[in-house]
Amino acid sequence: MARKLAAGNWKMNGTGDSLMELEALATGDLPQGVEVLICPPAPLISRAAEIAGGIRIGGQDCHAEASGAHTGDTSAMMLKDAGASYVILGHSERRSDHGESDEVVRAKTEAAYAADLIAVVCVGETLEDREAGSTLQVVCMQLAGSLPDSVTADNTVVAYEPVWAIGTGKVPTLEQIAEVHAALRDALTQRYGDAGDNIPLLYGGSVKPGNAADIFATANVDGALVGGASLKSADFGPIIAAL
Ligand code: G2H
Repeated sequence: MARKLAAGNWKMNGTGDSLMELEALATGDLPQGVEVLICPPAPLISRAAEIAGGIRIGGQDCHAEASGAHTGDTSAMMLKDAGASYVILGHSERRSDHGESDEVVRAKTEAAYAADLIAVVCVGETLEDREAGSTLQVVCMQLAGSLPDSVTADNTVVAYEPVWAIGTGKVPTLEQIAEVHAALRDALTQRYGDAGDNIPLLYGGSVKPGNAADIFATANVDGALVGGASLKSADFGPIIAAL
């Protein structure tokens, strides 16, 4: 069975003062058997790692190359050196704001592995995809194109984030989540065998304390990638506890 993971994606939110929210979680009671991850903005990673205790710290993106003339970018090795052990890749905001294709996400995923980071690879359909009835086809194509052959259950997490549910307060039905997660699990198992069975599959998109328990009770949901509700420990704490 895949390990359980509650991941917080702070996106472009927070300054040094926000680390007190991480500190509150790190010094509170964390449930056994659940891995907790916070991905703050890059400038906060090393300070976050110093106070994280049992909480893992991650980046929100990395460059596909190890170093070079790429102004403003951060390599996987730099994230690792700053104290990260995970990196989110292919988030829909990266795919739409920065034109990241599946090929780019796959190259970044390989860079993450080379730096000994666990990749949280995101896939998800737009509202147009869903209305056209092509959700499963779209997410499975993204998955196939974004993951390298060297995936293991230890180096990869997959997050299903329907684009139309991100930051909107709209959440798919539990049946819709179950349908996509079953298709992703099937695709992972077909390609990677036993490893595919054990890759954590997260749901992301408007997860809140009030809907987390139902989402976590859904088949093939091993945790969540949480944006807005991960910014405050008073919200993220109950979500972690629900897992
Ligand atoms: C989806 C999610 C975090 P939110 O992007 O990755 O954000 O929970 O704010 O919808």
